[in-house]
Amino acid sequence: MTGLKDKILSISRRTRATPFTRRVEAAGVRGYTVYNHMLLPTFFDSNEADYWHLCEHVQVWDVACERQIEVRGPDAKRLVQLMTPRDIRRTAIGQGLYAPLCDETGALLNDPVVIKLADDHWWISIADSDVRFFAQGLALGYGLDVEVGEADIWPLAVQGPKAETLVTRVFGDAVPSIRFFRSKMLEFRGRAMMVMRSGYSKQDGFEIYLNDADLAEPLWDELFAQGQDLNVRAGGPNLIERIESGLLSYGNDMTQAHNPFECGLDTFIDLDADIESLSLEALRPLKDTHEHILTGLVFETPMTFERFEFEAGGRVVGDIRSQVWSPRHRLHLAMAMMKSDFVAAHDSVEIAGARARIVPLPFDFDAISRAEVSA
Ligand code: THG
Repeated sequence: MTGLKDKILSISRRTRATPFTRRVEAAGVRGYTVYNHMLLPTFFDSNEADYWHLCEHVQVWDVACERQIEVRGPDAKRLVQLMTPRDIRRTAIGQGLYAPLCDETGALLNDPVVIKLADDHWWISIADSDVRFFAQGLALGYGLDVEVGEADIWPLAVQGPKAETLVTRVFGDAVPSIRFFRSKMLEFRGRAMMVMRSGYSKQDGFEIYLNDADLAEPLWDELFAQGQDLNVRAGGPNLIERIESGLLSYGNDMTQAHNPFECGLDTFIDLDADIESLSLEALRPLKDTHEHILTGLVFETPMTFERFEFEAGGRVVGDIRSQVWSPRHRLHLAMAMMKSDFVAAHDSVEIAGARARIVPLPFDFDAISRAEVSA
């Protein structure tokens, strides 16, 4: 992506390992990225082999890097609401909410899952940016009665069509009745921990919020022992699957340079709610006036890009943020931050010698193939 090739990323204590890292290594991990200053496995066999396996079987992912910023105390709810323009008032205990975090200008700071444990106890399950400092600064500036910290919680995701079967074997018959983005406190070796139907794929699955690092290897081993006949393997958030599914990656697809409307996060913003949220006033006028929009691009052939910005009519009209060849759809898919006025006036654009169709996110592959037939 950047011209860097065949380099070793030197790992020291600033790049934190996880309680699962020994098992991840033993499983033959081949790539890591760094996420919240912590190791995140990216692939074990190859992106494509891991992709097909994820879509057909079940995988165990070390996503301990989904750090939980813990907010506790009488003003906990007020602090979480200040950080997000999504209305959190009706959140149930044990419910997760995908909730953008924005500053007072409307800039996107993170796109976490916010989890309510109690009215005065919340977790912010963060993407890759330092939310803890933002929370601490607000608590100090507003004089809030809260404690902000990073909890000793190590999420482990179980993803894929057979995930429900496997997690039920390990955590019991209460598992299938857990609804999407809801959770139950379930026991492993006599220890209760949160099990939520969630995860960074659209293949169904659960996230286990492990709260005792000493149980990390026993839990990993139990999932592999119980999952043998299900063809369980180690995996990680998969580039192909997440782009096909339209799951956004903070720091890749969007950054603090963007507001949530530019990222298509409109449905997670409650502009008319009577809530105390730092960004709402700045966001209201941006809804219909934002300069950029994150869009899908569809190429008919595999692509390699020497640069990611692209031009039309003598100006830069877009920037490819993530891209991958989809072996299922036999299309090259990209997410690009594009000029809104160009997108409104065009349904395709020429990039690197090929024509790309401009489509909304998430990708609608039925619509894309219908358009192909009629073209
Ligand atoms: N799980 C948990 N924490 C996380 C992630 C996760 N923190 C970091 C990162 N992933 C945050 N980003 C996302 C992006 C998308 C979703 C979840 C976290 C997601 N979105 C669904 C969608 O877009 O269709 C559902 C959104 C909704 O309806 O609320 O699942 O994966 N714990």
